[in-house]
Amino acid sequence: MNTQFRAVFISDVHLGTKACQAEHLLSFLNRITPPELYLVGDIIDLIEMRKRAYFNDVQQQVVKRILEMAQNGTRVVYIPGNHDAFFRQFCGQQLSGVEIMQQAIHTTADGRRFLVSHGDEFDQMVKVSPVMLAVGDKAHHLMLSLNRHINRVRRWCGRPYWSLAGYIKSHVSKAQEFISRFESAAIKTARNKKLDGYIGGHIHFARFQRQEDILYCNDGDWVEHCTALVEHESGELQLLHWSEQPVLLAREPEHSTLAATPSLAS
Ligand SMILES: [Mn+2]
Repeated sequence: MNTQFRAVFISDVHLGTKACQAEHLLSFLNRITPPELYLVGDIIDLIEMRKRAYFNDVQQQVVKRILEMAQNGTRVVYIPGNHDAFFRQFCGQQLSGVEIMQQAIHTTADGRRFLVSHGDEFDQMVKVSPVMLAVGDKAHHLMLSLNRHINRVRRWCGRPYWSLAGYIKSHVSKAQEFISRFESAAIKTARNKKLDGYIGGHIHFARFQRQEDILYCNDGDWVEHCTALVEHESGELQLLHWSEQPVLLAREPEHSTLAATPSLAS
């Protein structure tokens, strides 16, 4: 796989928890040296760490590798999410060569402008009931631990990584409804700002979605799906799944036709 990327976006790593797939992430980060790396929130799970911290050697190596990339010329932009909101007080500052920002605008090689944010700001617009969130949180923990066991067994059997959460999310209609409301909120925000698209995370569901003029991109997560959004030299965006066998998950929709069509923007 060609790993010469112009920009890389990862989020929802949840360092500090058992669920974090740090080994896969470290193997990915060791393979790339992009000019720009965006850490799109929930990188460290400070909320979970307050209850129970788990920070193993591989997770420490992930942090070390990111700081090393920042030192070696990669522009590292860190946009804190709701699980690492503590770092929002440092927005506008640099820590160890890492730029901390509330949100960013990323311009692709083909001149498109994307709003980059974690995405928890849309929770209000998506209007999920607090009861559903609380139940969801418990169910989510259960699912993460099930997911770990399933993948341990799969590893023994020599099978590649598989996401239980991804399977459930794409098959349960309540989850689908939530995802599509979230996507619409993000798309509306990008449109209001007269941008070409939105890049975010938060809902742990990697996907491209085009609504008319706006391209929505979700870079997924590194607890269930091990996914990254990457921009190639041409400006084309792709979603990758990175585990024992890295695969291209999705190409952005209609990129080739867009590139060939003169811009209609006024
Ligand atoms: Mn989040």
